[in-house]
Amino acid sequence: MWPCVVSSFSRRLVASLGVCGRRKCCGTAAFMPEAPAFEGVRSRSELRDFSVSDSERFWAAVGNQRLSWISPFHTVQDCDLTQGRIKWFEGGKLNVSVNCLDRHVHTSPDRVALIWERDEQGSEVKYTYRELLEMTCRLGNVLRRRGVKRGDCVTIYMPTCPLAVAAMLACARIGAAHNVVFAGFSADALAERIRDAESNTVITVNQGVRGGKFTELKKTVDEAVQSCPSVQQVLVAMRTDTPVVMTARDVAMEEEMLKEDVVCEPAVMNSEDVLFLLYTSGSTGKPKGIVHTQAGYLLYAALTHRYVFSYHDGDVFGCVADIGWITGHSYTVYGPLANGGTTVLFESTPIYPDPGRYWNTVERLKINQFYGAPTAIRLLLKYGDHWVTKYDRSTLKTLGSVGEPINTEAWEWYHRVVGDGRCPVVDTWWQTETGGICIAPRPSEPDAEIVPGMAMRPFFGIKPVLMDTEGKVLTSNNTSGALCMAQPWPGMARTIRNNHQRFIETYYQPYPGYFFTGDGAYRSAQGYYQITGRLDDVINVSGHRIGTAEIEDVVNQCSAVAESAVIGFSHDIKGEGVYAFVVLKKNIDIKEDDLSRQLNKMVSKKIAKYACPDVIQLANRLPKTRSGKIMRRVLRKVVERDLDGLGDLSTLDDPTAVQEIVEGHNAILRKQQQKQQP
Ligand code: 6R9
Repeated sequence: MWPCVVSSFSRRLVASLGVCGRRKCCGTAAFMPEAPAFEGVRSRSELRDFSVSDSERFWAAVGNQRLSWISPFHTVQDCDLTQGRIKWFEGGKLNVSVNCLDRHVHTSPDRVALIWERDEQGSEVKYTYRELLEMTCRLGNVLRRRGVKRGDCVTIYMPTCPLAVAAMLACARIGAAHNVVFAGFSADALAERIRDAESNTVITVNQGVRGGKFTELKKTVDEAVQSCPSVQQVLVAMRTDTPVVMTARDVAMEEEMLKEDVVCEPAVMNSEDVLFLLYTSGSTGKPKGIVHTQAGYLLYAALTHRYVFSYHDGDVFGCVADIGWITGHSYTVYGPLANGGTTVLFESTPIYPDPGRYWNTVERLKINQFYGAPTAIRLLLKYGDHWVTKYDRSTLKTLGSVGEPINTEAWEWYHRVVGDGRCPVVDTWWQTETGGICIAPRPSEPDAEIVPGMAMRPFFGIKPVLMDTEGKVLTSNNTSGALCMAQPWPGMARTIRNNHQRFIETYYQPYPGYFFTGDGAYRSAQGYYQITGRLDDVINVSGHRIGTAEIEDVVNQCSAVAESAVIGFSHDIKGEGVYAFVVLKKNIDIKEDDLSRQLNKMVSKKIAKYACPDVIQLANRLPKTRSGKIMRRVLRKVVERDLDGLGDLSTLDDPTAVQEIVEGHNAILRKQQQKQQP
């Protein structure tokens, strides 16, 4: 550290001369140890510029430094976006479970790796790195002994719990890929994913427990595997004491694990071997099995976890996403564990046993970074501040948001009430396809501004561009377009399982030479990015393009409104009109005419008159996926009167919500007809 030892006089001199400033160099080195090797990099913004302009050297240094290799890579990247070819760190050999476990067991075996926040409040269980490694090895040995081979794909249908994490890591240990299916999916949805992944082994639990309710996961698996001829065995762990019927195909997982050794030889994997599949919805009905590989994915998850959330050794990281989604993969499991962190496994819901659950958990587990979804924030906001303020949240340092645009009201509440106005709120934009966070307000200079509801700044190595409708790159600021990425990064998806053609058509053909995200974005005068919503959610009113998310943002700012969903509908004169579904806050008494006047006034003021809702339909709730995304596709079909085309509703959180929406819509039609009659 000798370069830092300069007398205060010479330091002042250096500063006053405006030359390099070792002070600055040291600052950058403390921020990122790899930085001193990058020529000309003296500040965080120069570091960011370097990561894009010389991304090869940036990722080479970070890849060497932050992963443990069995043998080093010889080629940093071999990517061609025009062909959808993405390869990183070729020649390198490593094992992901060793990177997440063994190397931390060597330095700090008793550090807590997992805190399982069980559904039953106040009954958390901690697992050290040593314990998690042992659990993983035992399970890895079970899988190996029972014939699971390198390259096989194991389907995991489990709630968020330590054995689920061990199952993911055990697959990585023996070189099998995993396919985690969210434990809320139906038997049909599970079966479709098992078949596409061609799994011979499924891992599940007897029952799930969430929000005080039991779900029969083993029964769902029984039903699913009836139409999955590839499945030879089902490993069943016991989450509750309730016995389940076991057939010849079923294996009592914990009993088998007890028979195994706590040492399990890690498979030597190539950087580009498959780490996991994760199914996600596209614009067509059939889910896409997004493929991620070993080294690049892990490195990107680790680096984003470290820098977006400013995660430091000893911090407790609380990502409340289910492990069945990409957020659970990257920020509950892989990112935190690769960094030797302590990560919370949240099994419950935001309102069980009451709406104080998150903040009770923050107080009890002393959480430093909290990462959640806007839909939950909006829900909690309805219940009032006292559910938050009654708990000690002084450990919180950073608050994160993910999954959908966070409206200004929710952002402000999160910042002001949850974070007491002292924690940066990071609105993180990314996708299953991107592997990790691509745009977020941090990292940046510590005091750099954060604009509410904006993801703002691209991460290291990320080069976003906006495209116009003709496929030309928009170079100016204060402009909107299709969000694409001009440069590859290690975390990006490699293909769609069994359908590379669909991969190319979806992501690489719309804008040749670029990765197309499917989202629209606005770049402000300052060059900050704001996601405006899926491009399929953009509507065109009298020739004006408008993001439904933009309208929702304003509607949600109305003090009577809890939540809303806006869609376009066919309109005789305007082409498309604006149809707003609105959920009011609890105990709000407002006349529909008054609400409509209020909303029109607000939308005209914040956006333009043309964006005002033509129709407002009040609803008790909105149809949502189990990950909390509003299913606008369903709303559009209802409004188009295409009830036969509603499609697969099995991913809905509560299918009865659709019936209410249909009835509400019928009532609106009746009213309109009455008005038209003389
Ligand atoms: C991580 C995750 C991806 C889609 C994405 C976008 C939306 C995610 C967002 C956001 C606005 C954010 N999305 N984060 N929109 N602001 N901060 O959610 O992955 O389930 O694949 O969804 O979610 O539309 O394209 P995934």
